[in-house]
Amino acid sequence: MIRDQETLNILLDTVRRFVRERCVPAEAVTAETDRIPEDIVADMRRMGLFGFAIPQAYGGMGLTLEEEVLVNFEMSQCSPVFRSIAGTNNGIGSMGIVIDGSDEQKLKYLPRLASGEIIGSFALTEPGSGSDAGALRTSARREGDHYILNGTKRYITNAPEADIFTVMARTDPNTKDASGVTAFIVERDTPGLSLGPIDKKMGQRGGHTSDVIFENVKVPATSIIGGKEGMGFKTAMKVLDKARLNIAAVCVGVAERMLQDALRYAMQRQQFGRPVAEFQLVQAMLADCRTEIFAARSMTLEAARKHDAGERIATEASCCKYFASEMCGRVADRAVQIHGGAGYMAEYGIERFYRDVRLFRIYEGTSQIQQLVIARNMIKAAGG
Ligand code: COS
Repeated sequence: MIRDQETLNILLDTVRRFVRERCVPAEAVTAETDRIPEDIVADMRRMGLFGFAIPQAYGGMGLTLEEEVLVNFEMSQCSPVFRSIAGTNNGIGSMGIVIDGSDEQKLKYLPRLASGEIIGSFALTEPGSGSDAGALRTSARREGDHYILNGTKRYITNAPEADIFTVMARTDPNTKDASGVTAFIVERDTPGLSLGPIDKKMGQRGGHTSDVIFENVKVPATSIIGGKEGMGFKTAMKVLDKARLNIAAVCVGVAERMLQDALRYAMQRQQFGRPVAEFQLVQAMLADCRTEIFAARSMTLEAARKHDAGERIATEASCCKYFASEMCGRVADRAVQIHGGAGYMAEYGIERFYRDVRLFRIYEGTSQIQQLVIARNMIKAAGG
């Protein structure tokens, strides 16, 4: 749903210019130094980009999901780490509180997340549980008005920068599945919480992940999201429904950028006396990219509109994340191919995108998990 097309156009234009003028020129230095320049992050704070998905009542822009997707199409036409630093605040680092949090929790954390004063992070994955998220083992033992958390979370995006974590932990030790899981808000400086070293990754340099370790971390019972034990897995899944649609939007944006670079290169690069763009085998690759991006863009917008109309979109979000991330991988591969030898060389940048986008088929649910969710929901809807 688009509430005010004119205002939205101004926002989209501003983001487009910011990406082109500030982020794209800083891509190489961000990858080399493994750090997004601080002045760019400061500009993002000033522009409200840390809180566009957070409700206006708490200082955010309160964008509808369709508007958010449109912003992500623009914000992602550069190295995906630029979106990622604010991405957890708009997505998995705040949405648990937005969707299921109490009024006190919303008032306490959302305004600071929206302004970018603090960074939020989402701690679900563990050394022994990734796709089987419900099997997590981090424990939260009740002691009076408090809970004591013990365990390790793994590959946690923005953990090194984070000030608060949404932590899924098992409050019912008699369960081994999703039913005994509760979501907590845990502040970074709580005694007993420590971080592992920053992970060395295939790509996405400038964005950081690490382990988050809990050793007898004592948190008040009021830090349970929504105040009720046993609801944490459902909160996590609701967060991921929305997050998966936004990852689909990010895949569309990055694919658009890779195709622009490939097209420009194909029109400049001369072989056999003419630009390689004039060869039909290259044209086929360009056309396949254009077609698949159009399909992913259309389905992502359609799912966002359904969500804004009040419908559940768990299946559609998985369809979009699955198709768009696989599409993005194919576009990256063709973009490298169109660049030929230059595609393999760091100075042209396309090999960096090729490595960066590999993550999209894995995080926030692998392609195989999306297939499983889609098929399970089909069977359930058919009465199975
Ligand atoms: N919204 C709301 N509730 C949901 C839901 C959703 N999208 N998906 C599941 N639930 C509910 C179910 O209805 C069920 O509740 P009831 O017991 O009351 O019926 C409960 O949550 C457990 O669901 P389910 O039985 O389907 O859980 P499983 O353990 O079988 O796991 C998968 C389901 C595999 C889909 C889940 O573990 C998953 O998404 N794994 C991937 C995790 C992931 O994306 N990790 C990436 C790291 S986060 S960046």
